[in-house]
Amino acid sequence: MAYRVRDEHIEEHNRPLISALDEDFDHLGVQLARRHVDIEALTSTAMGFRVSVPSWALATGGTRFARFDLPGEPRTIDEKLEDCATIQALVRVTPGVSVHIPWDRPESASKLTARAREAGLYIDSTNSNTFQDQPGQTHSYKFGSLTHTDKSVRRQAVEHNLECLAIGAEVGARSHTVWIGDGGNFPGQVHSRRALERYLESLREIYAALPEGCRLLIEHKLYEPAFYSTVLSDWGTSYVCAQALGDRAFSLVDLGHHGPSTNIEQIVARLIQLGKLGGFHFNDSKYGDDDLDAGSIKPFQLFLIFNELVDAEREGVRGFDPYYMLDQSHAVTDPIESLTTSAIELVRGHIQAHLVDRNALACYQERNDALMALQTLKQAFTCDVSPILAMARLRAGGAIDPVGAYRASGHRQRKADERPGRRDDVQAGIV
Ligand code: AFD
Ligand code: MN
Ligand code: MN
Repeated sequence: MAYRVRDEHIEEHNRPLISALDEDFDHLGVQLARRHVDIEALTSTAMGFRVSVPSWALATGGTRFARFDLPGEPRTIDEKLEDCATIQALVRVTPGVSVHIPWDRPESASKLTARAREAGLYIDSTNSNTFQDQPGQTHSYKFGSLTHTDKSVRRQAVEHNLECLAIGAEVGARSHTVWIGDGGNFPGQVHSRRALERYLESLREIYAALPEGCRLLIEHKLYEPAFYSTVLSDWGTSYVCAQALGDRAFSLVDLGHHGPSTNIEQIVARLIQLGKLGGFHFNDSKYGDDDLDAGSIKPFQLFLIFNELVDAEREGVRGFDPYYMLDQSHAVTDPIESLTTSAIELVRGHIQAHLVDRNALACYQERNDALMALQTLKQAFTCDVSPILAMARLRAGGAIDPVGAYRASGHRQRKADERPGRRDDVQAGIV
């Protein structure tokens, strides 16, 4: 049986940390009670948070310049599941796994479901890949896939998505995400309207094959790999397409897929209002689709996004049920550590957003008191909710100090022994 961080190890690592956590938690409880906030309710909310881990983020990511190996990287979907099980053991909010086909194409879907279940996980989402050519593939995606000018290339790309849906149906995935690299590098290369027409035509066929209980999530991206224009460039185009496709098609917001100064929280609010916010790929960025760890660059933006989400949740906006997933690429850190801390940053944003005094905020908004409206948000954002997050993990069987527990376990070294050799074949997110 392959090694993974065990509950007993976590318990042992937690033991000396419990009394300080109790003190911090009690102290924060008193502070929050003064604001009429119940710390116990917030702790339950933190325990109920869920975000799925992308299988492709478990191996070291690269750039178009290089990829630097890390010992013990997972090579197969089974090995990726082992690492996901370790992340889940530490944080207890990541039982779902998002898989990429063909990188994770299982020998048998039922075996994959069973493996996931054994590891205390489930396959949450499938992702298609028509942005790369695979060995032996008949047609190339060099000039596009679902929107290619050649019908036979589009056919191949549609068929690939149908295969993903079939796998998804067998493993019980709740969503299928389509991101394409289609677009142009030069003005004039692509006919804007025709390309979008072809996109919709292809997507209609995929949408029609959606299994019961599965949503189609379409992911827009401003640029890259196409550097002049992309076919599904922005949330407006994505919204129009989701609307044209039907009730089970939604927009997916990847935080890195916008221009650097875009107001993403406002996009989130718009999509909620229009009933088309299907889910997220959480990550962070400074310049472009940097795929850095969630909350590492713009934590206030992350909080403001959660502020919109919690506002909609509290208000009971009809049909509001976005799926949360991470989509990151780890070039210089241990992916397990990055995904672990990123999951925690999402719970942090979520809990901080629950701290916003919404009645007060509404009053300040009505009175046009800009200063106090911001102060109301800042009061929530600047509250250190770490003891709530740690207590939620402890109560769920996770680690008070997840990275500390992980490092003390020697997991990476054990994986290096179990999975020897250079990983030329590792398939990880590179874009
Ligand atoms: C891309 C997109 C998309 C895709 C992934 C692959 O964000 O989600 O599945 O990276 O690595 O940039
Ligand atoms: Mn993404
Ligand atoms: Mn991306």
